[in-house]
Amino acid sequence: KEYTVAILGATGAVGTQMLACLEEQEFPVGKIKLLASARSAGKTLSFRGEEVVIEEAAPAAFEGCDIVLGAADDAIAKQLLPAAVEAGATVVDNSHAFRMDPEVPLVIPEINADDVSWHKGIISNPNCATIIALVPTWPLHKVAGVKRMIVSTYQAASGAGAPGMAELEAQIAAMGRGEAIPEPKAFAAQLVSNLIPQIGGFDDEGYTSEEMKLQNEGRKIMHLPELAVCCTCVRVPVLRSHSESVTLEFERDITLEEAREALAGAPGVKLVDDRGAESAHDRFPMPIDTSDQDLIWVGRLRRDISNPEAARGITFWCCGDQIRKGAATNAVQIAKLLV
Ligand code: 11C
Repeated sequence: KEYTVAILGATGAVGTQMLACLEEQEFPVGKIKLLASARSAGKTLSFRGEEVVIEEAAPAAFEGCDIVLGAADDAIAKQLLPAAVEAGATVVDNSHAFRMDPEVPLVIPEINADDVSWHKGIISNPNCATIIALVPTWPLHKVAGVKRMIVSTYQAASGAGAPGMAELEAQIAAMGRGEAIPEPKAFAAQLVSNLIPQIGGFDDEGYTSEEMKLQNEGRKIMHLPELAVCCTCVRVPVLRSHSESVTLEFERDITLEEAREALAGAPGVKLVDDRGAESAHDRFPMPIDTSDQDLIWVGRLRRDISNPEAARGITFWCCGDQIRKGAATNAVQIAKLLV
């Protein structure tokens, strides 16, 4: 069977990557519909060597669609995607709009593919920082039962979409020419030569919305309602790969050898962890190496020496492409579970 697939928000960083992922993952697309704002309507994007004309996103555009991939912001997702479900399509949405709705599965295929079975028309794609932390956490959880996560993120400009990447590139270029840095628009402050420890709005406790997504989404995806997470999210001057420092506390003992073995065999994970005497070169994941590929690279695996129960704490570093596995690749993998 071939499917009529629409991408809502087809011209953005995630939308264009979804189109590429459909082609790369050989998704059985019969017809593709590209939906975007009126500003982009009439322009074209290439799919399997043919130019496809972009249509203005509107409820009537979902007529005849089997699958809709959502790459628009929360407001547009809320406004338009219910019409796609009414038109008979199944939606895989990358926005935050439906993620915590109890009627909507929130899925990372390496972790909870089975949750797709109870969807009622919409399946949500998790936040990028959640996906990148949880893909390697899950195989360790299966060994020893994770109960607490302490995470610091180093999030790329691509998290703010194509305008975020363009802003960082313009700032790098201006700095290289010795010119004044253009006024930031996508971010709250200059990003080049800087770090911004705020992604999203603050809550009463002083955590940002981005920081709370890891706990809220992580509990739902891993079916761990008691999971405790303390997260700090930081925007860094990197183009498109997020990096994260992850410290896990487990219910049961886990050796480093068990952790290494679990990660080495885990789907979606690449273990890159050679150091000192074990290797001619120290090797660890870096965002420059994990851009434009689909795996989460994990390294710097070691014991959490601050944990009084020494056998129950593991800490690691991981990097993954925010636009691919953090968004488009994961969404297309979910869609493949539907066909
Ligand atoms: C960022 N994680 O890096 C955000 C972007 O909930 O899907 C994606 C926000 C979301 O800025």
